[in-house]
Amino acid sequence: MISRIDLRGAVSSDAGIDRDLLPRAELDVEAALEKVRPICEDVHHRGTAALIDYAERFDGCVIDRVRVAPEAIARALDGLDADVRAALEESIRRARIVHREQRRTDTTVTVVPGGTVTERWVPVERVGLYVPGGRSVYPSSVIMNVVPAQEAGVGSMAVASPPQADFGGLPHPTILAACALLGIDEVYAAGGAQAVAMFAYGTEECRPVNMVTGPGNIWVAAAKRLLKGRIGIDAEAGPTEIAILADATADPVHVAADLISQAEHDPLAAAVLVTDSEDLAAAVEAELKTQVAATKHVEDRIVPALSGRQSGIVLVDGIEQGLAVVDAYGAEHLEIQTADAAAVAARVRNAGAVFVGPYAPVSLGDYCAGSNHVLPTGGCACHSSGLSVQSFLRGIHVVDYTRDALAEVTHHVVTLAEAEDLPAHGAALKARFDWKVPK
Ligand code: HSO
Ligand code: ZN
Repeated sequence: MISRIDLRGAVSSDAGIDRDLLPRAELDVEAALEKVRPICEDVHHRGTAALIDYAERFDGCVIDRVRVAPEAIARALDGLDADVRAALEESIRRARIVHREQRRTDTTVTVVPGGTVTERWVPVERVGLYVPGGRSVYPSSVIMNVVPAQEAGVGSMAVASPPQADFGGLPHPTILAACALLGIDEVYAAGGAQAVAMFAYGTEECRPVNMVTGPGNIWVAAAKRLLKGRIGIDAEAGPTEIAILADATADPVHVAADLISQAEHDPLAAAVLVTDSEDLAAAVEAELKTQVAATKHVEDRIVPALSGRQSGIVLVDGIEQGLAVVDAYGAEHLEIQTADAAAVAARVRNAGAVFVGPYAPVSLGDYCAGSNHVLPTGGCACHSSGLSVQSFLRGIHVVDYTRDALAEVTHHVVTLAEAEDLPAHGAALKARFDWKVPK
């Protein structure tokens, strides 16, 4: 079901790994751009009327308003299963513990006597969070987006999620209930590219936002790419990925279960085992067969995900080479299941999140570790981080110099301005001192 890629002897551990040798899903967001452009334009020009039309066309729902009434949100919370409520509350509590610590404090540096630069951290004013419907109804993702924004001090947050025919044209009730638990009362029944356009341009019902975050399908990713600049975005989330670096000490039952756990998301999800142990590889292959047969979502998601070219078991010469492979791959989630896992984990350079040892499976991070589960996919971990309080803050440099401090550095500024053939830059300083406009 899962293919093998044998890199043993192919590359030395310090020579680097060619990323093209490694399995990876391809997502052609560019091709979707032309399809979403007219939809976004339409929402720009017709606002709510366009959203109501798309709700019927794409979601099969006849609705007469897009903003969800407060009573509907309250009703969803009342109807929430008590165990689910307790689990969501615990997830929120742990996420708050971690994200609260990420808050940055302003710093003031005295560069020279009388000259200071302060870095002031200011939250984004208004954020729109997109929450998918359909196959992936994830209240946990509402938590992972809302908690860092709230801890950053974002003043205004709105949520959009597709209208569901089974729920009278409202977003899924668990999503509404999660919003209620988080204190979000501005929710819209809008999905896909049209929801991103609603946030970016605003409508009669929805004030435009400064930034849109949250996962979504290819249409949502394309709309984010199209409207980026007008709005800030978090990332274009691709299909989920798990990589596991394991040696002969790993338990094949855990390894197989964890690979399946992320394959369960999507037929394009990637599950990659990197190991130096033939025995472990064989045991995991056998375990996968047994465990897959006993789970849900087998034919539609897990089998295509595990057997797709984005997944595989990569055989390496040792953990050194294994580290080079997982760094080249830059997985969204990376588990280290080796002897002395903490020491190996400390050497990882590229991963969205690292899960250390046998008792930190990715599923823990998905829900209740306290860490964030919105993480870079598609190799973006080599330049980007997951969602955090920092994602919702802007650092503003505040420059404050006295007359003396400015006088002291004027000749350097003037010299650099002249070297760049920008004499008016230098003149802006000279004008403050004993200087006359040249005749
Ligand atoms: N593993 C997904 C997040 C998720 N898992 C939501 C369960 N629900 C991407 O990190
Ligand atoms: Zn997951």
